[in-house]
Amino acid sequence: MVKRSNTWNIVPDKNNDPISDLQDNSGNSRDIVGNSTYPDFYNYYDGTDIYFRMRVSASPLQTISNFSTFSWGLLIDSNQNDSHYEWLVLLDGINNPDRIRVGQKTNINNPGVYTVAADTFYTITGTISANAVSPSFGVNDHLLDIKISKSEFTQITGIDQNTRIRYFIGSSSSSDSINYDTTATSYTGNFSSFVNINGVKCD
Ligand SMILES: [Ca+2]
Ligand SMILES: [Ca+2]
Ligand SMILES: [Ca+2]
Ligand SMILES: [Ca+2]
Repeated sequence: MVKRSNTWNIVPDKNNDPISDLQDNSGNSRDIVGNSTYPDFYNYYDGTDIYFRMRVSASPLQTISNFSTFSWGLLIDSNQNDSHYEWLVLLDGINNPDRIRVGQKTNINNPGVYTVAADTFYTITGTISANAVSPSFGVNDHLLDIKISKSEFTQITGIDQNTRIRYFIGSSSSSDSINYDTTATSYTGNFSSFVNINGVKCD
């Protein structure tokens, strides 16, 4: 399912630079990497499915068909209030088999930080893959791709092509949250610019 690179949209951060990571520099597959030339995070909607692409510093696969026991994903702000995320989309390599989870954060009285687990989880149809890429930001970097059904995503979240959303990305050692190399140390004030589900800026 590797797509032509020119179909991907680079998700802009609040300063209109490519959304980035904390530069953990551990060099393993939980280390999200990138710069303006080799962005960390891309998004795309082809009319049927929504795609997310994340650049990581090493192969996230333990075998050709089994992701390592970490997770990678993104938080979504869908109500234009960044003190609270509404949705989590996670490639969960910890569960056996690997899966794609959509989590809803409903407890607005306890928004917590990004490491706080979502409250309700849904399964969603999708495809995951990872491929080595060269040239790239560093040695042995891989592109991790998540493809999900847009119709299921809209049914679960209410988010469609007319919704303004913002992203915050991260890797994790949890199946319920992101808690490792992330966009910033806190999500408040650090979501991306507003984009649509195609990853195109829309404010
Ligand atoms: Ca990093
Ligand atoms: Ca690397
Ligand atoms: Ca919110
Ligand atoms: Ca796995």
